Amino acid sequence: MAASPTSRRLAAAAAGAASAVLGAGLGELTAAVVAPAASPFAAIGSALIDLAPPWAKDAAIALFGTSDKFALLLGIAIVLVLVAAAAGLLELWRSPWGSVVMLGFGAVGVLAAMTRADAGPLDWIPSAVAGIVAAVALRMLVKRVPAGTASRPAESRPSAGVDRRTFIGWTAGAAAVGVLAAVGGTLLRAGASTVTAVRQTLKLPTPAVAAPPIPAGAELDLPGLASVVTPNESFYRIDTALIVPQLNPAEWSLRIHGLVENEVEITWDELLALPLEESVTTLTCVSNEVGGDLVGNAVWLGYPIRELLARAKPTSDADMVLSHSSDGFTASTPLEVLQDDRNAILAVGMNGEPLPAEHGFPVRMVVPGLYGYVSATKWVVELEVTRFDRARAYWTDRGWSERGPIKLESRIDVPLRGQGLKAGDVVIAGVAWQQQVGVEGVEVQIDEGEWVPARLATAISDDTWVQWSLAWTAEKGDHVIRCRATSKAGELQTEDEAHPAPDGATGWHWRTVSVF
Ligand SMILES: Nc1nc2c(c(=O)[nH]1)N[C@H]1C(S)=C(S)[C@@H](COP(=O)(O)O)O[C@H]1N2
Ligand SMILES: [Mo]
Repeated sequence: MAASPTSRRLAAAAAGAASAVLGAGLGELTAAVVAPAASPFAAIGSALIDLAPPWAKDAAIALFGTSDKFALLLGIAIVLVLVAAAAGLLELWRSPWGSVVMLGFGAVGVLAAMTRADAGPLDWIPSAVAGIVAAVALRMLVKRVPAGTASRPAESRPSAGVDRRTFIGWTAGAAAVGVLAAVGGTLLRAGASTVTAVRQTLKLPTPAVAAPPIPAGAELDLPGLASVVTPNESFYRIDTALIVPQLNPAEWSLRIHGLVENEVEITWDELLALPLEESVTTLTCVSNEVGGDLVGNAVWLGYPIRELLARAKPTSDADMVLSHSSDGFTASTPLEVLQDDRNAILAVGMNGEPLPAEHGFPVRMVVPGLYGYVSATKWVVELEVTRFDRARAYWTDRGWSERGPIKLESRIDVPLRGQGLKAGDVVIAGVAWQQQVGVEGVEVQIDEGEWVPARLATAISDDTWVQWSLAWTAEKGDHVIRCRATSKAGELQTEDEAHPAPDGATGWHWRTVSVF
């Protein structure tokens, strides 16, 4: 059966897409076996994250929240398939240029993988496999595009064409093998992680200094209100790591160096042998919008960073600590914040268990009072004592402020957004925070009425958020509920609306409700 030029083109485009899926899938499988962190997708995705302009992180988080990574990978997959389809056409018209495009894809992956901060010597392999497989598959498939009346001279070679059925079978087969390989690679990577096994059997030492019990009055226990301690499973996750770094505690160490009199290196066993302290600290992301949920509170177990810095003895010209994670992320924390008496810790435990992998296993920083991007380095391996005028952190290079003290915020959790309410007695409730400073009070305004003080729950400490609630007799109709906090320093939460970039969002949180 003779195929029309249009169906020859369709066939070539399908061959392009299928070849790319086959290549990418085998690349993922290869990565799982030889270099888990160098998956072609993750390598290209990480490079895009690192190259993205400052507003892009903001936009991605605003659009996709903590699913931003999935959205990125999906976006890469869609672009890959579209470009690959175009490469299929190119191969049909101007062989071998379509295959050259595929090789180019592989080369981009190799480049991305080899320029990662923690790149290993084998990291070029997965993307090279992906590119070569895709290029070869494309050449073979396009040569066999079902014969037709050639519309251009370059399309001739109809003699090599196979029948339509066979062609569809091969193309679909290539795509299916690619998908299976990708799924297999992903499962293999997840299951084969020795670090997961190590973490599961790990027992943390009992704290030398236990946190006082959470005060009974700290948890109002209202449906829809964020619990005062956030379970690990629902704790927000924000980082630049497409593949969660897998650090084996047995191989982990932290080096303190730079402007210090004594370089200090501490291993996992040495860290665990120190008197560890429990503390409760609320973490907040600078990208959190007013009313957003990139904030969570946990009981951390760790060792004070000031004690380790005291061993290292920073020189008098130092004013900053640049913490490095194993994957190249860095955060700039003012030196004095890590030396004063707040609970700035190297944390190993979160809510009674070892840090979950996504939250920095085996060791991260937790620093009360500063946004995460300038303090909460996960998978931390190095503390470089330096100066603000000498070194810049990951997000500072991308337009964010070099210092990030947490701003005073309050949030309405209930009534839920869009929830219909029956007229009568209802409860309005939420949380408020300004770590290190503390919350003095929260006020609520209904429509354009008076600001009414809410009841504050018992605060765990000034380093944690505090719940608040207010009884309200709701009358029929649509209403606007607003809230604002006052800090223990006497500051009233500002009404001025600011975007998260460059140093944190401000404004009053409000919510509309319909009472019937
Ligand atoms: N290694 C590493 N640590 C990191 C980040 C990162 O991208 N990489 N992001 C920081 C940011 S912006 C925040 S808000 C907190 C979030 O910590 P969580 O994911 O445990 O909630 O981690 C911080 N530590
Ligand atoms: Mo953040």
